[in-house]
Amino acid sequence: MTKAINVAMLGYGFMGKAHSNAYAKLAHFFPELEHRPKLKVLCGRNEVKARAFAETWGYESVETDWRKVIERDDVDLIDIGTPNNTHAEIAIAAAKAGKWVACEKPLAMNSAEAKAMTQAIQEAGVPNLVWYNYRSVPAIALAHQVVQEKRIGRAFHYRATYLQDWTISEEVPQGGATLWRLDQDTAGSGVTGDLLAHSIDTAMWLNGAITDVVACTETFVKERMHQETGQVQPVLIDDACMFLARFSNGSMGTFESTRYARGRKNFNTFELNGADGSLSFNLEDPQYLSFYEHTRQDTQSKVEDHLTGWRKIHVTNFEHPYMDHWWVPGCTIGYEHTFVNTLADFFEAVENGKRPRPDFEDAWQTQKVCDAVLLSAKEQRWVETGVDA
Ligand code: SOE
Repeated sequence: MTKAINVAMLGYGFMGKAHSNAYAKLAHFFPELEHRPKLKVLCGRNEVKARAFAETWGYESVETDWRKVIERDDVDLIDIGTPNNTHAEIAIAAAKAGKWVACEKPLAMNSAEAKAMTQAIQEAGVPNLVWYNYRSVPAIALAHQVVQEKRIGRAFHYRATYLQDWTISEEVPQGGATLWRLDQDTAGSGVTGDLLAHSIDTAMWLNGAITDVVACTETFVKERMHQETGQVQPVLIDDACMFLARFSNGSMGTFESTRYARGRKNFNTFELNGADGSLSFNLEDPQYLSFYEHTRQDTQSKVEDHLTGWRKIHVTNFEHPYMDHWWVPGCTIGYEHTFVNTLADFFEAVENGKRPRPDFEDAWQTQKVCDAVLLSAKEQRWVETGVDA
């Protein structure tokens, strides 16, 4: 028995496309799921663009006001793919209307908003998801499995980078379509909310709660033209952010993010070093997980021999996370498939009465770390995150 679930997609930008593709593909690759997403409504402020997007992706109807979408009885799930400063109001209204809610990351502009959103969602008791899609990269999910299997042992170090280079030119404006990520009023923060939020979500999923941070940030280009007003305005976001972290398991972390690393396009990496092994991943080489095991395979003794070394695992076998739903071993999947995997986890959890992850509660914890990082950079001191350990 299958169940149709009518989806309303709010937003037709980069994430509108990534999410729409996930709804469209889900049943083809995860046919065992009961829920069958139906592309019911596309909502966007610019009607011409919204109609064009709806036609491309096969949405049945178009709205230009999200409030009307929430009022519709023929909508089950609201997907928020709009800029960050709109997430809270929409998510809270959608939850109150009893809709399921899927929200793009970062969940909110700050932790206070994230808390209010999480409370509204929990009071309404509606299924909810935050699109931290990198958890669903098979190699990252395999890293999680390896940690759960306790093959890393006591964790000492976590090291993450998230580097890009698309804002180096001073000619890049801020604000407006596609460039709202540079506008503090719309984005909330710069690389901290946009990029480090991914790194923090992955880190806490793999290595547990981040309890304390000390950070520094920099804004390299101080003024940019605002696309909407045409005025040159101060840039208020963080262009780069580095922070040190302490985890509740006693390990230490370093996190670095920038949009000024020439040549780095989406260089999202992590390395975890434990007493019994290490893991290493780079999103620009996403099919691979590197694993170092300080154990002799034949005897399981904790002694290194002449064949001990890093293994670069091509994560495409049927026994690897998600891969039995895709192609035959050796054939890779890409960026867009991580969104399909995320959605599959969501419905699988709902159908089995489990808590879907990552959800609003998880994303609120990540938001607490982002807030602590920004506060620490401002006040130049260590700050407790308040993350629930
Ligand atoms: C920023 O350039 C960005 O598009 C983020 O907003 C996404 O979350 C990330 O996955 C890719 O980079």
